[in-house]
Amino acid sequence: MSRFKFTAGPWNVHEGADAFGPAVRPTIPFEEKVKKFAEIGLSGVQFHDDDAVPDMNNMTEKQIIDYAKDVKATLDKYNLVAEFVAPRLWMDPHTTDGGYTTNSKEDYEFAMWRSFRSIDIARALGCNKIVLWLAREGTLCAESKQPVEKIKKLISSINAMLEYDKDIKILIEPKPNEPIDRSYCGTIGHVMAVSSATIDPSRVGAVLESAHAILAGLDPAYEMAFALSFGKLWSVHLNDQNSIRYDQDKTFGAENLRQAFNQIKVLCDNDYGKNGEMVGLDVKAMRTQKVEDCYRHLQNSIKVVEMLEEKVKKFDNAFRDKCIAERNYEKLEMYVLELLMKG
Ligand code: XUL
Ligand code: MN
Repeated sequence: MSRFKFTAGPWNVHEGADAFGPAVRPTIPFEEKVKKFAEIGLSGVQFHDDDAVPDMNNMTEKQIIDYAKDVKATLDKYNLVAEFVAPRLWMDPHTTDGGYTTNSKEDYEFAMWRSFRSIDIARALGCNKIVLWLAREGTLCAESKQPVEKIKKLISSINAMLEYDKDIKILIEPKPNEPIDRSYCGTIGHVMAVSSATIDPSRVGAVLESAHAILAGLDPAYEMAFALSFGKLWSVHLNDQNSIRYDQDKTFGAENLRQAFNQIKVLCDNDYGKNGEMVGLDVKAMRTQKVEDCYRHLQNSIKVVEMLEEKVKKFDNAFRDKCIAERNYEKLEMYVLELLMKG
């Protein structure tokens, strides 16, 4: 049994479409996914605004809230909670050039409308966390936006959300690139800086996704540690990634077990979860996976976390301290490798 509470989003059980080929698995209805999430041991569900309310662009504010309340009833039925809601700005034709940093006044207003509706949906689902994955907040053509002006605009957009609801918390999920070429907010350091520039830094924190850190050329465990040291790691998206290429969302630990171990170690050592923080699994099944077994990547990720928690428990702090006293880090390194390789 894990010490953590796990969550995943409906998008983590997907049809297998990629940039070069169409869907290969049928769409599984929302409630069926939720039921299965509960069966495999998840505690909650993560949402994009339109995962919860699919036709929201064509609905009134009241209709959106009422629909979200029905979704909450479905979650209650399976004893699951909503972890967060994230405005899915990158999918909409209104936000082709980004949302908070678009060059279009109309599209900016649409982005803010979706952000406020995401807050309404979160409240109806019984949660107060809003995740901003700033997918298109940056550029494809470096000269197409004035970066200083746009970064200030991003901060004032977050301020508007903080003012709209005094109880919500904003979690920025940094990613250095993809789908855009250059992101304005690529690492946890950027997130901490943006947080400190808002009207209420105590309500602006981070969600760190392992793959996004690797894409930035950084170690996810160190990115987590950085946010933890500011008291601002409010969610994680565990997964894995084979070096700096397209975003892969592989099963946690599938590429780099030592790096995965260090992520679990930093979470355990710092009592992550003590304030209700959850462990999101932002993993996707391979395109080759058949629909009959299309939750396995989630189950495998949980299993890897649990096995690494056992390794963390076995980690001999006294031996580490001895190696530190001797300044014998070669000895310590071999100890870690043996810990991971021995059964
Ligand atoms: C994209 C990504 C998103 C966010 C939620 O790379 O990780 O799924 O986690 O919007
Ligand atoms: Mn993610």
